[in-house]
Amino acid sequence: MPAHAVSRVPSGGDGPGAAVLRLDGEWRFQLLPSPEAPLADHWARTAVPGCWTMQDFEDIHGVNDLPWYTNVQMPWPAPPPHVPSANPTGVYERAITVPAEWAGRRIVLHVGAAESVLLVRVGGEDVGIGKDSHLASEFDVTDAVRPGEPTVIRLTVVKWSDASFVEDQDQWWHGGITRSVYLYATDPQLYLEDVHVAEASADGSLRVDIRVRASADNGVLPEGWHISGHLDGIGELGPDTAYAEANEADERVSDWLGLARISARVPYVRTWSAETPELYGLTVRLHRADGAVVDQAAYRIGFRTVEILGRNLLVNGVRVLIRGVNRHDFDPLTGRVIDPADMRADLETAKRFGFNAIRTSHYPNDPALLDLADELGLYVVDEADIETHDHAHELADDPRYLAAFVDRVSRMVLRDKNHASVIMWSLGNESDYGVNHDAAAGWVRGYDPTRPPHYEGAVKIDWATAGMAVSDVVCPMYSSIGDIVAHAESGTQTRPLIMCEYSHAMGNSNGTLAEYWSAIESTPGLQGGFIWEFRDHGILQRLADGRPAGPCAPPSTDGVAPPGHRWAYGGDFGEVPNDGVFCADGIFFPDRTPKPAAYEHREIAAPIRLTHTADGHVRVHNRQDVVGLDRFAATWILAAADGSARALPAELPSLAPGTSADVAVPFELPTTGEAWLTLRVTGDGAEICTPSIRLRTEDRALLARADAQIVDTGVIELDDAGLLVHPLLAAAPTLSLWRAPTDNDVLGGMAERWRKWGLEAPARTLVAITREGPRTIVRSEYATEAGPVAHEQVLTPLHGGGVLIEETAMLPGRLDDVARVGSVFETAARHTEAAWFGTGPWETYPDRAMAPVGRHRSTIDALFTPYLRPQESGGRNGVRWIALSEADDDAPGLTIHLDAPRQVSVTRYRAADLARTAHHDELVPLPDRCVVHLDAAHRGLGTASCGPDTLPEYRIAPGVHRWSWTIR
Ligand code: IPT
Repeated sequence: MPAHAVSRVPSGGDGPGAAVLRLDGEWRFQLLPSPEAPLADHWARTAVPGCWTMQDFEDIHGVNDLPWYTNVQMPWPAPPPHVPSANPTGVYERAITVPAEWAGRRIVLHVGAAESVLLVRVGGEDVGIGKDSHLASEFDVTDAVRPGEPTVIRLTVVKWSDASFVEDQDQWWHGGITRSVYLYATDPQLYLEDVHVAEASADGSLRVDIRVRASADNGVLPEGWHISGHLDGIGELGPDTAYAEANEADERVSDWLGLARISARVPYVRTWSAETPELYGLTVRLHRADGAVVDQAAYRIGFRTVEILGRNLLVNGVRVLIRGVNRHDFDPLTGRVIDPADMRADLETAKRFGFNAIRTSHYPNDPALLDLADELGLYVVDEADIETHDHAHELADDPRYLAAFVDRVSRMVLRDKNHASVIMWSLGNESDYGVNHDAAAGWVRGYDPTRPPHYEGAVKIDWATAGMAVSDVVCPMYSSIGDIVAHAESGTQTRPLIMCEYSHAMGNSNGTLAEYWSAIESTPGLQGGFIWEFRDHGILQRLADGRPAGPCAPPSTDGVAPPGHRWAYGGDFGEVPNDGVFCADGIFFPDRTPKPAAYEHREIAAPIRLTHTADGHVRVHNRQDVVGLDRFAATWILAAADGSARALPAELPSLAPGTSADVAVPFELPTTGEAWLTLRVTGDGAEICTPSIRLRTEDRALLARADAQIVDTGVIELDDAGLLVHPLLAAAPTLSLWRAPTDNDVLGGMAERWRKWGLEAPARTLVAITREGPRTIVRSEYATEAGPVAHEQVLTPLHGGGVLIEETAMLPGRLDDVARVGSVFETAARHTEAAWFGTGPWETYPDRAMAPVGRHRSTIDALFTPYLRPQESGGRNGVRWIALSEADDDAPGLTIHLDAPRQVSVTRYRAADLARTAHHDELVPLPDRCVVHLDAAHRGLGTASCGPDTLPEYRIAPGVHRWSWTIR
């Protein structure tokens, strides 16, 4: 049956006497090795909806079909449309009894989604076939079921088909029925076929186009039908026109199409935007001649206007910045079966971290997701289920796939057109560009001129002039800051530039996000983008048998898999070929725990920003597009480098969007020392952002106190190698030039370069030890393939047993762009707590350091971020001092002061151990110590696993590096 908008009340009603029969639950099931294989007499049982790749069921035929991760490559080599002979096929069967009252009615079977080909047999009769793994298929089964008597429904789902070549998205391959199944009944003769809210614009204009279907009963067609509507808060709406078009080609005149239109103008309309998700309930009723309601449909609609004016995408006339994230239908326990509560949690979480837009990468999501986006306020780029990545160069022009392209795009638009949240239609992803796209875009432009089409593949080569027919926006992926700014300043830009993917969140990543945003905010023509992506696709796997843990698994906390489990990535289910850890690239962990980068995004997207004015005031900016600050509460926090902090409730000025006001600094500053002011903003009880500004700087004051404490008579104890021996240390400070490679370091080629240079463990040779008064000078050399690194430590004893350590490293010219230059040492005690003054509380790095500066605390375990594949982790940028202690002991065990704000990490792991380990759960913490890194320089993170590396200013130049610190 043709696709249509999804009514909140299924056609036929949902209340008492509902004409809906839900078929979710337990079904008989057999997983066959191929569609041709014979069924066994014996059946297993499984739950619908469910991915058989994720479920525990009796595997009668021994197929053992588990999740399989590939990115671009198809799992088998044959070209389209050929499929492998091993082709897992799930057969679902269930006997149902349709209520006797349904006799004489029209009965429709709805299958929400099946991966990938669906074959339907009802009552022994083949009813139809459906493709597109992410849209519903509906079948008229009136003639196949006998109400009041049992009928067998068989749904056969074939995993691989010609359609797999257009569903080659970068994600796990699954099999199964992934969305709900139900039957519904309508009047046999007269029903609503579709309702199209063709216009609901910011000026209150409403136009609803309705299609009514009717068929003859004994040659008699229904007559005198009419339509009525209701808009909540406004009232009854009458039709302007209603007429029927008989199917005159058919002499028996067996059916006709009725068309009706309702239009209205809503006075003082409350417009919908991501910041003001105002919805109106719309009900459309179909009446018989006698006035009785024979069918009805209900929607929650929003009034808003999307248009492109020059280089700007406007929503209700306002140029909104798109702070987007790409979201897949993903769940670590159920695969692609997503509970509405989980969808809500996804979207609420996205909003809480400053996102105002979702791209439904790379297929239409469950329709419930769009209901939620309407309700919560998120702009949506709705994307069709087309990705031909491995065969991109062939299929976009292949006439055998023309119908699939047009079908997939048009059926998505038909389904989702009434959602206010949808602001653009995406023709799919990574499928090159060809005439099949032109055909699909032509359909979209004709059917829905109110939303711009979007397609990256068409603009890839040339942003200025390419793909005009199919994309009204320039929506590139992983472009550099330099490239987008150059385009916007080139004079050749004709369309808004909104990156469909950028800032690849794989592992410890999203470096330079702040620089992207300062370019976007300051360059006309740049309007934002969608971070890749929302969640890591780590599937929860039982270690005992290597199978997916499934829905009954114990809960995970803080991003870490529960004991006895791990987050599986490509290859962990034994699948060949696979693309490894490339599926773990979310800004949230598989269990939706935010990664530190999510906080970075939150601060960049902050609705309120602070600046310090030249005359010493605090300027408060409202950075939103539409609304004031009324929904926020806030607290001022003053933090001083001595560790003291004060807090006061803040009264936020009343500010229109895009405006600012100056307020006095709400505190008396301490007489000396560095001081920072943070505004902690909350909304609906949740923390929204924590903008912070420096009120006073202090130059090199951090170590001034140390200088005063030097003892002339103290002794620095060294071992034979000239390494410091000290009761606080289990391993002396040595030079570190390396970090456990991040995913960006690995895929960007840096890790390989560092390996060739031998940076992981360069051999150290003692050159000389000299003693000058209280100072002990140790000169050494570290051998690398790019030449020796000269290293000097000047060690000076301090009162109370502390040591001042002044270091110099001289990197040869060929050692250009190392991971870090700094000290590493191990503590003699297993400290459990940390307190520091610097950025925090979350993990920060030089190019990802949007975090309030102040005094922060954490357990040492919680400092570490459990990235799925262990890598450099747990750092804090801009640290002035850090104290390590035990939970039950107030006296600090060990305190480090640094000469300047530095990158610091304290973990239970050595970098080499992190680098050698494939999964977080395999890490073995050091039982008796902490590993401390203090860096004079630390390379930025960038996003080179897919996209640009960090900027030159975050790379480490050869030459002389100096840093000093005290330990006591
Ligand atoms: C791009 C894909 O669109 C996306 O699905 C994902 O694979 C992402 O990259 C990387 O994780 S395509 C890439 C070739 C730029």
